[in-house]
Amino acid sequence: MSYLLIDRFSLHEMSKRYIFFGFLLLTFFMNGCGDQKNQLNIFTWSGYVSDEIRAEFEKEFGVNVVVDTYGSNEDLLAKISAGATGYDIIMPSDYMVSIMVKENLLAELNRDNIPNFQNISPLFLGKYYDPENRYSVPYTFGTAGIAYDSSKVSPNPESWAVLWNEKYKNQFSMLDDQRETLGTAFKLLGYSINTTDPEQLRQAKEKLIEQKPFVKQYKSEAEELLIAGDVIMAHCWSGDAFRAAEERPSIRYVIPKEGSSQFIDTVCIPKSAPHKDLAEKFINYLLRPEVNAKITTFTKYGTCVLAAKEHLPEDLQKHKFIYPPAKVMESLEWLKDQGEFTQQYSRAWDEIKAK
Ligand code: N2P
Repeated sequence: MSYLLIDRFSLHEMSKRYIFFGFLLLTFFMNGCGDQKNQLNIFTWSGYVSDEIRAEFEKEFGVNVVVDTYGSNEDLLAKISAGATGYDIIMPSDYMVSIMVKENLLAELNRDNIPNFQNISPLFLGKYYDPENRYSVPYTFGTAGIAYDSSKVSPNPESWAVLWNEKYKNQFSMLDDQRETLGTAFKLLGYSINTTDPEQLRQAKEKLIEQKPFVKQYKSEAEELLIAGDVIMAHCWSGDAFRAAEERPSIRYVIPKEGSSQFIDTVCIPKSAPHKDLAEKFINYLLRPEVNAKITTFTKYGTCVLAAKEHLPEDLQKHKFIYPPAKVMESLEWLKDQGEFTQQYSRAWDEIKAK
């Protein structure tokens, strides 16, 4: 009997010790793996936050920055709506801001913490997707078009039709992005990229199914394929085309004559963000003119910060990849949130991808 009592006593002592060591281990991991409190988690497009910007912010604010990337607004939405993700900063495009506001996924920004908001050019504020900019700060702007290697593609493409030309079978890529890629077929057929006509959508779907055997890859990071020489032509965003052209000077960028899409990508804080204060500090940092100029120099997309322009190399202040001529601008549409109809875009896209 007494033997049993002693045993029970030591068992109790032992479990206390386990709890103690367990606690020690936990504290060790929380510090060892970078104090989570001091970590800013960014979820963005590839090529949007340079190592330089990340490192400089880390140094100045004594924090850790982790960058994770996505290839389309729909991927971003799927991740964020699946629940708390730990992300503090996200960069949805215009129409996706409307969707995320509607779905209650974004935190309201506290402007007191973002005094550099005043540096933003009024041209990029008060847009349809967030009329008072309560949730979003514009980051970059650009277009979608075709990047091509002029030493291999001839004649110079002028129409989306080149992406249906068998001659380039297996030599080009399309964006892995449902709205953008359906948009190319809509434009080729003479429709709006925002059409909600089921018959027009059906035709666009058929067009993309017809194109599929020619497509080498659906990939949003098209600059990687162009630079590696894996493709000689790509449905691509302007800044990525620009970056590819820097590596391969024979690369050109064209916005097809049928018209295309333009976008503003924004910076937002998800409602579930664990470090909202730090996220606002980061947004304020991005809006410093010198920092913003460095960002533009890296991303090769347009800047929404007026005062950043004077810090930019001259060619970037008015480069034609960033600032298309007025006539081309007139042919561009903004992608819009089409509410319920979005499901039909997704269904068509899934069918194309499944073929
Ligand atoms: C950058 C992608 C630009 C995003 N790699 C287009 N909204």
